[in-house]
Amino acid sequence: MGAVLFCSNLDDPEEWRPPMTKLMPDLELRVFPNFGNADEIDVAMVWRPPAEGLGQFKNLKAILSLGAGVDQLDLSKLPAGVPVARLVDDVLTTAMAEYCLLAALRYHRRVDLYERNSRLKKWEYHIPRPAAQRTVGILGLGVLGGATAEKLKMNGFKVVGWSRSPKQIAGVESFSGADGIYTMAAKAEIVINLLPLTPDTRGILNKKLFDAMQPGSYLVNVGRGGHLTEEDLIPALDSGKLAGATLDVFQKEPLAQEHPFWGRPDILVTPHCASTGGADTAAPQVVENIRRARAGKPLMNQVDRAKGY
Ligand code: NDP
Ligand code: OXD
Repeated sequence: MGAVLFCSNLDDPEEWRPPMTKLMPDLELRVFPNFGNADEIDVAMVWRPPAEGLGQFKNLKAILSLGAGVDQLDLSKLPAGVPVARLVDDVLTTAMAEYCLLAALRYHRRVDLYERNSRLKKWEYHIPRPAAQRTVGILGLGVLGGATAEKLKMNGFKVVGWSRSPKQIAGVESFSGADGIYTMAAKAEIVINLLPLTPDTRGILNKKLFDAMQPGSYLVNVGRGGHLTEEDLIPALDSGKLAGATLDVFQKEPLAQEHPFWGRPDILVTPHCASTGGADTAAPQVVENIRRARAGKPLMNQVDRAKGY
């Protein structure tokens, strides 16, 4: 029986140990850097790998991301041939859909404007529009984008979306392909990014996309900081092309004190808190993947290392 390595600067191994041990009483969970004999490690649970990589663990059968995303693992640097899985967790999914609904409603009901006006003691009434007259576009219609689309639909919004493969989702006008993103963006007044960060999607929130959006639209980035071409955002806001942005993820986190995104009334910064998984709810799939890895079976929620997500 091998041992499981736990390596994260964000997650608490002692939150994971009890629910995992309940399901796998003989589990040996070793927390980086106190992992003992590297040859005994057969599975790694990782948010970010250690600086020296995972190459020293010669008997690895699986790498389990502690997040829904895997870009922070840098797939190109992981030992070749070792399967990688990510988390798909109901708690995380619900929290993400909730955050995106909140961001959409805040713009839809002009709360962003009233927040500014209340600081200025300015009484300015805007007639509320029905949600059915507001279109929200979602980049990425996977687990999180799909759940967000459902939540927005339930709250009356019109929803359009874009993904790599064409989708048939009831009540969601879906687009794919290189031009599909711009066709979708032109229809939406609020664009929410829920793509994974891959070489194909890096920098995709850029001037070309903002130009395709309707004047006075809003951007919500909950994917990754690397999706946003940062230098394109402030000109788009200053020119009125975009009316506001909600940013939860950044190229460098925490966001540096001197970063120009801080303090602007048209940018809401949140500290990568849109959603997070729960050890209790995610432990069953992690334990199941440890069993599968040891039995040489395909993992649940296995990442396609060639596609990068
Ligand atoms: P999924 O893998 O389930 O979905 C990804 C979606 O993006 C799919 O619809 C996929 O298309 C689409 N996609 C991928 N590449 C492209 C491309 N090149 N062009 C068009 N569409 C593409 O991921 P999740 O929904 O679970 O998670 C999405 C991301 O959310 C994570 O990778 C992570 O970065 C971020 N995240 C952020 C959190 C936060 O707190 N801010 C928390 C958790 C996750 P197809 O369906 O055709 O494969
Ligand atoms: C994730 C995240 O990928 O929290 O799970 O960003």
